[in-house]
Amino acid sequence: MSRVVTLHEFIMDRQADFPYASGELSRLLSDIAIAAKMVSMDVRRAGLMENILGAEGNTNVQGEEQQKLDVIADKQFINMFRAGGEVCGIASEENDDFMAFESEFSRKGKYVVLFDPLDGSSNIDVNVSIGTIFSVFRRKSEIGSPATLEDMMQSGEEQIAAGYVLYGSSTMLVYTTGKGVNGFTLDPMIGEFCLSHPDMKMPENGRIYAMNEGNINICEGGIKEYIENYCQKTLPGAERPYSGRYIGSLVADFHRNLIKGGIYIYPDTTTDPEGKLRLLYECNPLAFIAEQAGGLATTGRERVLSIQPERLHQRIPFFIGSKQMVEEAMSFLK
Ligand code: AHM
Ligand code: MG
Repeated sequence: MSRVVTLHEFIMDRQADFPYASGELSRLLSDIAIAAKMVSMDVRRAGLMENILGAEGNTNVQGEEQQKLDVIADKQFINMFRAGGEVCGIASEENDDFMAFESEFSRKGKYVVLFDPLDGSSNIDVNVSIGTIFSVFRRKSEIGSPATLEDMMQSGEEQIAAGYVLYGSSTMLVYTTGKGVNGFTLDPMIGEFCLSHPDMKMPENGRIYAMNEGNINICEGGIKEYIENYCQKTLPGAERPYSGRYIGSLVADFHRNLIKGGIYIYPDTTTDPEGKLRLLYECNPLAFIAEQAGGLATTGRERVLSIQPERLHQRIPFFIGSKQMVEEAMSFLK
């Protein structure tokens, strides 16, 4: 049996690959892994603990009901970032505004992190996979000053690292720093993330589509056409139509498609005219990973990573997955 490579060892070995190799980004990634282990522990015990499951009683800035675990995960990650010294501020899906950390120690941090602490909230109470998604940028503002809105509003192209943690049948951390994508599985016996999926590549094509098809009649005609007359048809040369798989946790649907090949679609609808998913916390980080793995991420019309954000909680229509499948889906949009 070959020797196990832990995430920590891997990060240290790759440090020289980082655009500004001074060790801070390595420490930040290690901090993310520690917070992820803590959240993973909470997720694994969720059904047993009354103070973990269920609704918090608040709605977030987007009008969605917050679950207790959303808030717990948000706090775990924020506390870790605040204590680490590499991060001067954060923006999270669960908070109305971005946070500039107060202390002089944090103000010296070079990075900002934007994240969705627990994606797939509607799956928390029913023991279905959920995840954390994060995006790391170098700050634009001067080191030593408080983080600014401008630090948060950078286009996806400027990300220096991005990743997700999937609390699934096992807990996995998948990340990129722009030099390919690597996946690590949490070994609960030793409490370490270990390299299990080196240099992940998304198949160029696939046979799985993921969409909330309840929305089929409230999105533009091209989508209905694509789903009904393409994905659900046995096309010449094929033995059967595509398989529909929709977990309803973006991280989990994306992870499956990354490994098996597939497409995930959340278009704009008449009820969500801008789409549902958030550019800064969900779409940008996954788009960076998709492209690094050879896949594609667009709004159906333009590349996600090229969008200049206009608002912190901005939503966009989202098409992500195997390159050929995303291109095919886009060809149905006028
Ligand atoms: P959340 O961040 O509040 O959990 O919302 C994002 C989630 C995605 O994980 C998932 O793919 C989608 O929303 C599901 O939405 P719907 O229930 O409308 O299909
Ligand atoms: Mg989410």
